[in-house]
Amino acid sequence: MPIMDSSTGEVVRRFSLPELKDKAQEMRAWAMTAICAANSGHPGGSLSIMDVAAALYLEHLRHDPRHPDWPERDRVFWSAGHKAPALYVSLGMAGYFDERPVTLFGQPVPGLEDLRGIEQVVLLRRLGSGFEGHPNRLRLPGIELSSGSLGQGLGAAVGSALAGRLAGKDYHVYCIMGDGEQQEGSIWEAVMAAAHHRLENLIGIVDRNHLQIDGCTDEVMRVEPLADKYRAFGWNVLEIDGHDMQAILTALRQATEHEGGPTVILAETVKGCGVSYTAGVCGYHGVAPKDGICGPESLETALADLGMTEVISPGRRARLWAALERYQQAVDDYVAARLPRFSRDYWWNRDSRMAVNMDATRNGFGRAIAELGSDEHYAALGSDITESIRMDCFYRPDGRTSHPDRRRRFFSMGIAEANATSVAAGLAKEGFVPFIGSYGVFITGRNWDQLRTTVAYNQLNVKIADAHGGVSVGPDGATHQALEEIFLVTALPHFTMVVPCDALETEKATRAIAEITGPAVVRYAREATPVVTRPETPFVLGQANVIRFRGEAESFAEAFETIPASEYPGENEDLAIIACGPMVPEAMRAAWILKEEQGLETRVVNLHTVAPLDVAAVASAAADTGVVLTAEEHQVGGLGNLVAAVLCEANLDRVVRFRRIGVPHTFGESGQPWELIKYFGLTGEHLAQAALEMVGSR
Ligand SMILES: Cc1ncc(C[n+]2csc(CCOP(=O)(O)OP(=O)(O)O)c2C)c(N)n1
Repeated sequence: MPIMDSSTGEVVRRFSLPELKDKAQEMRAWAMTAICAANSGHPGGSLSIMDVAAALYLEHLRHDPRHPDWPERDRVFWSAGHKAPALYVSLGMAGYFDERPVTLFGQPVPGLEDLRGIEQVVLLRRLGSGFEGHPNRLRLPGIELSSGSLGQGLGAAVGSALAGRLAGKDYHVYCIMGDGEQQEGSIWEAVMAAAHHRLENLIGIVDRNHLQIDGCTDEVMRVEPLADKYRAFGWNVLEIDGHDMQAILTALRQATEHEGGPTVILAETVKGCGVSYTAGVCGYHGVAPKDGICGPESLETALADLGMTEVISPGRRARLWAALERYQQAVDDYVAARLPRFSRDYWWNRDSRMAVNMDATRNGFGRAIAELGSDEHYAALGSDITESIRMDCFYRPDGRTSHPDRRRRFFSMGIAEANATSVAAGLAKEGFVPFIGSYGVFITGRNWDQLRTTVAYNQLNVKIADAHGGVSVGPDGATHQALEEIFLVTALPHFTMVVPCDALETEKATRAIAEITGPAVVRYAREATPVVTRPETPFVLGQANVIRFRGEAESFAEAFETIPASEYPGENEDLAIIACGPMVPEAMRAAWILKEEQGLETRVVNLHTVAPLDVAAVASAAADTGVVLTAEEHQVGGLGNLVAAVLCEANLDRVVRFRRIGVPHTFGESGQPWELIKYFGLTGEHLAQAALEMVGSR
């Protein structure tokens, strides 16, 4: 059933086979345009699924883009949320955005009235645009499920199919999955449930492009024989060429006609299909065209490869880029309006006084794990995100490694974080020291019960690389911005957890957690942040440092002195900011602002270890100053609640004014890393303003 008018039941638009093939190419062109405009996103898996997507949204599905919530519509669950560009161009091509104004967090943006329909996809990953890095069903019409954490969509599709049957509706539920995604155990729980409940209204579609992030699926974690596996679970299996439009349409029809149980369509595809430099190239999983607009690996090359240089002509592109600039200007103004102002600009590297080196904390982890790997006791487990989290410094799964001897101690676990955790526990039980790692959400949240029972309860020596913590992950958006790990990990007995303040401290912290016996986590981030410590800066697990502003110097870091909290006598400061992670440099900037603007003295406490907590450092900061602010790039309260508990129980003989700064109990957003830091109020300026409000009302 094609695109319909739900009020009359009439077909609105049909596409012939040649038209569909052409539209699929055009949709690829739009996806590449959007990814190039965003300078990030996932071309590989978006291009491979595009023929299936065109067949679904333009011809096969029963749906009405003017009434996205039509109860009788077919449902499509994009379990592989990173294929968002393919979803957005499908919706755009089907007409979902024809009447939709461009908005910034729901407010129309003036001057963009002409940006309608599929052209809106150039707003991919822009703050507040709705076109988030991974689909958000509350922000755009036509999205059934917000997704991005792999392996969850099929279960939701099972629920939707059960509900359809319960309500006596005849809609079908489709679920688009990756082949690497098949490694998640939760997929197979859903596969079992669908067969058990004989859900003939459920159709799984696997984009069988044979590649994932760390390499080809066969090497990362073999999923074959996939067809036999689905059959063995009781599914009807259709194997097709996922780029043969006729075959796709036929398979979709056969799947909807099948009776007695669910069907899976295994669509054999080429990752990055249609573009010369992305086709079959693993490195184009999640990056924009490397040469930008023009050059060998550029948007222009992609459009030429796809035969779409006339549809998305240079003139049209120029108009789109101008619209994009207007949108970004609106974002910049929106964000700037949220940043507190002082007598001068204190931003990083604005002038020599604020000069800092920037380095991502993940690089510090990489340097430490590279070194630790020389010891035969250490092992590393890959979760298909090895390079991005710098676990590849231990061993590169693609074999281009400077440590071939470590191959024996690197175990690729596939996209299966819960199992990786249990496997690590087993290795630890036998005397090895395994590191597991992924985006923080997946390696402290998805596997939390494994961490609790198999790791913590057994007191096993498993080390966790809690990567991509915080909103500074940027354009990937909320599903990939871990904001809850301090809650999750500090709830568990026996765990040590460190949230180091910069790349250098991350290096030290990683070595430190490796050296202790027992489960431990180091949380670090993706984006480059200021390096404010030196090799000689003290770092002892569980012992906070006090950082004091001493006056302008050659560089930002040199303007501060760091003293172990246990040795700090106190200097009668006006307030204390207790921070962890990259909020420590922001707290230092706040201390500078407060001194220069108001003559206030601030004790910055770098509480890098959140478990076990340096209770004495927290209590004395409160007792000495009477004004405590906590700062974390985390859901507010992760660190703040731990500090609050100390203050409540410390029997301080004075009233303490207390406030917590963090992400205000909401999910993250797509946007540029520093844009998000400002948007969520996590800057030195915001801390200084909060401090002034507190001190002022003392
Ligand atoms: C639970 C979870 N773990 C890890 C990731 C990070 N991640 C995003 S895409 C991807 C690889 C997906 O490979 P595949 O399913 O084969 O998709 P495709 O190759 O079609 O893009 C990974 C590991 C994630 N999004 N969710």
